[in-house]
Amino acid sequence: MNKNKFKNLKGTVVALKANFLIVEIDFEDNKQDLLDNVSENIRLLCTRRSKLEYQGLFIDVGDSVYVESIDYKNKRAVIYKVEPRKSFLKRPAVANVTSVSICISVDEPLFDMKQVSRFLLTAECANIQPLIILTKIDLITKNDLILYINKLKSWGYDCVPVSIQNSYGIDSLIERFTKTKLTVLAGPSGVGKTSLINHLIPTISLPTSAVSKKLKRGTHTTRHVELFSLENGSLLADTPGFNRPEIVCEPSDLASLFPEFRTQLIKSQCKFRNCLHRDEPGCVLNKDLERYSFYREKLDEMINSPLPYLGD
Ligand SMILES: Nc1nc2c(ncn2[C@@H]2O[C@H](COP(=O)(O)OP(=O)(O)OP(=O)(O)O)[C@@H](O)[C@H]2O)c(=O)[nH]1
Ligand SMILES: [Mg+2]
Ligand SMILES: [Zn+2]
Repeated sequence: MNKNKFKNLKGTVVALKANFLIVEIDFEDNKQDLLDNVSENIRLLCTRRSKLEYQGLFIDVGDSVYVESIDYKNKRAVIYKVEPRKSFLKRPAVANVTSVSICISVDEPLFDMKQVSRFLLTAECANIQPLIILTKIDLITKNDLILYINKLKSWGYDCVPVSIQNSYGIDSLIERFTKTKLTVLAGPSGVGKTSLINHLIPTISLPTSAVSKKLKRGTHTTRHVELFSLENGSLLADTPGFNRPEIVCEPSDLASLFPEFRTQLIKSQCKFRNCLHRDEPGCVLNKDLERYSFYREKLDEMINSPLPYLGD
């Protein structure tokens, strides 16, 4: 009889597939309990014990779980326990996220201040300090790249410029990704999130597709969230690109989601505590800042929306 048959293993949910969950068992973490002939991470197609369903526990990608009834031959198992979550990102839905990288291409699709800002606001809203990855920098000149870097700096953000065409910036990305447990790659369709993962993990080859020439947008190639392991065990989440991230906050909190406004408002205070920074007397916010007109647009949409504001 198989000596390990009744051993339990700990793993991470890396994808959801219809009613099943794919759980990856990290070799290093489970060495003692894995069969002798297993020498690398394995992925198991799992169902969940019905008691978990009774408890109303919804398991998502990123959750840490324990599995039993392991069938090595058919790569199947059953989840019987879920670890409490350390964090949860709502959109894209991923548990235990430790870092979010927003991928934005400088061209194809073209850098769009409003779209970039919407993604940044979503992260700020969830109290996450995002890293911006500027992709496809092989498509523009060095001078234009410097303009983009300075623009993002004036908004209060650092960025990592990369290109998979000539492997530019890849080492610096690996260094960042391996320092944290689970990084979500978010951003619009077509900016190169999946291409980046293919480039970073040469053993995988996920489908990618060219940006539509006509619409100049991505074609929504990735359909589901999936986690992939880097060599040191850190995880990267590939996510479907969406163009309408969700922003839910009170109008009076909106300004605090813009770092460049925040810096000003920390230094000096507006006369009224709930200032919306429009034309109120004694408002200290500099209305010449690049993203001020975008702020006003969002603010007006929020104020005029009868329902809780859910992005546009
Ligand atoms: N020139 C250039 N093209 C790139 C680079 N990275 C990715 N691409 C191209 O961009 C296109 C879109 O890439 P994907 O990786 O599918 O983009 P995605 O962000 O995963 O898109 P969705 O899955 O739809 O969200 C592909 O044709 C890639 O070859 C790059 O660094 N330079
Ligand atoms: Mg993709
Ligand atoms: Zn004000």
